[in-house]
Amino acid sequence: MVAEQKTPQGSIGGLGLVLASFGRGVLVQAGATTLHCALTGRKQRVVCGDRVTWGYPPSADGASVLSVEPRRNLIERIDARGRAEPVAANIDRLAIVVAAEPTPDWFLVDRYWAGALLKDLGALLIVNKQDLGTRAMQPELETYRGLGLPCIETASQSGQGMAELKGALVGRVTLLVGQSGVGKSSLVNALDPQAAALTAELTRDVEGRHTTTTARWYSLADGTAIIDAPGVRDFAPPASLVRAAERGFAEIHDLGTGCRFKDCRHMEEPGCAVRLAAVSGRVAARRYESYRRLYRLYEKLAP
Ligand SMILES: Nc1nc2c(ncn2[C@@H]2O[C@H](COP(=O)(O)OP(=O)(O)OP(=O)(O)O)[C@@H](O)[C@H]2O)c(=O)[nH]1
Ligand SMILES: [Mg+2]
Ligand SMILES: [Zn+2]
Repeated sequence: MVAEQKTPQGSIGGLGLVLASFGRGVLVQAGATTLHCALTGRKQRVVCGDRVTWGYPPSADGASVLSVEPRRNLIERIDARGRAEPVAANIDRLAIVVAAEPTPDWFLVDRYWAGALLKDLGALLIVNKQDLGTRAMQPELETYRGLGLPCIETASQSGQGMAELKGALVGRVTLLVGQSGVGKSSLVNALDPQAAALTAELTRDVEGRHTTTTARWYSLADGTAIIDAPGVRDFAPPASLVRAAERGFAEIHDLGTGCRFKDCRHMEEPGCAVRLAAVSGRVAARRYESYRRLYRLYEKLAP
């Protein structure tokens, strides 16, 4: 990467990596230094993980983002009003973090996983806070293992499982997602002692507020990177994709070939093989319920 070069205006600038975005400005890694850059133009949208060209345009007071390189992918979530909100760009994998505390929201896990599948991203489940026990989670974990979702058990405080996690992350860009308080930032700090990511015990956290407020990129050795993101409860993959709900649930997609109607949505249709499988236990009832909830959400957002 060219860290510094002359721009046509004769000022210094170059290529950089966006470590974090704060709405009106971004933190850019340019070679060995990091700098704050302003955005140019009201429509410019820059997110964590973007590759950008920065410089000093005559129209601005300081360093600014001049252009954004084409993205490999863009991870968005939809907010309560159905608007897409960008989280991060150019990632390889989603790591969904759960823990005994706060009580896991498995519907949320399904949505994250569906979101990864829709974007052709790999996914893995990190089961953190092993010191608090995981007995109550075992049935769900069995379901996920059975469906081929890799599960890694960690305790960021004691270091348990961190070597295995490190190995699983090598050479790729992984976005950490999951409910607020499961320990995403704590995992980042355990992986990279220099990260100094803010965690709940370091902030006088008002209950319900997220400790991490914006996605942040951390580079580890050998091209490995992790992005710490704020915990969100209402995450859903964007609704614009056709039959998004179904494509996000591989086992439901597979069973769908046995439905009476080719365009079966697996909701109330007669002869639905998926519904039958959920009743007989071939498909986990909770996964099917997850599918139905996501489907209804899409119907509400994009009728
Ligand atoms: N018992 C136990 N607690 C942990 C462990 N890892 C993190 N915690 C605690 O869990 C709380 C939340 O940790 P954070 O890392 O701030 O959680 P987060 O997922 O980043 O939360 P948000 O930024 O709000 O999304 C803190 O009080 C941590 O000390 C662990 O392995 N075991
Ligand atoms: Mg955090
Ligand atoms: Zn069906």
